[in-house]
Amino acid sequence: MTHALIVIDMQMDFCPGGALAVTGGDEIVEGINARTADFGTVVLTQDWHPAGHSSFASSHPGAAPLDVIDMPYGRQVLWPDHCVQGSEGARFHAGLSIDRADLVLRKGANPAIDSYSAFFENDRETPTGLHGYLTERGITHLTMVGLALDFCVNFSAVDAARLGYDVSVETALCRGIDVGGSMDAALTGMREAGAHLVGA
Ligand code: VGL
Ligand code: ZN
Repeated sequence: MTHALIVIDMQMDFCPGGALAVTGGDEIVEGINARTADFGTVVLTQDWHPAGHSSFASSHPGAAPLDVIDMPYGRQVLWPDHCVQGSEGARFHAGLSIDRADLVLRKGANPAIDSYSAFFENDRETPTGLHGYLTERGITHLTMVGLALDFCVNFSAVDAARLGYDVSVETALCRGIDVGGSMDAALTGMREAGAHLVGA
């Protein structure tokens, strides 16, 4: 019971037809559902932004999606409006087995800071509380799957490795966005942080 499955952002907006669609995002739903049976703890994360969030290009006059700007906490890719709290796009993919989840962790609610990682906001220091939850339950090993491999899975895996978890990322159960070389950078960064890339 020391292993948890962390399912990252399997939401409508990241699947084909969504506001920030990741190619093939819906192809991994069944595989993720099947994998939940193998873990004592299943955590789902849910990107959950207020309208007008600072990560949205629409909040920055003259900016377009995928532009990169400097924020007080570092560089930030600007995105189309997505995963707005309570919207259809913020819901989990209809085929995802959410009944099996022990915890649904919402992130990205702070209007001023994006939050890719399941553990910290993008300032890399404001905690989401997930580390406390997992630690209290005696969990030491994490397997990560979901969307997007080069953003939220990547940041979550790197933070988890830094926090001392044994982290595996099952790349066959992830899909990525790949903007400006983000996929190669993410794979390298995860490996350097000590995460195990399974199936890559
Ligand atoms: C994500 C971009 C913006 C993700 C979330 O889930 O990878 N990417 N918000
Ligand atoms: Zn987001």
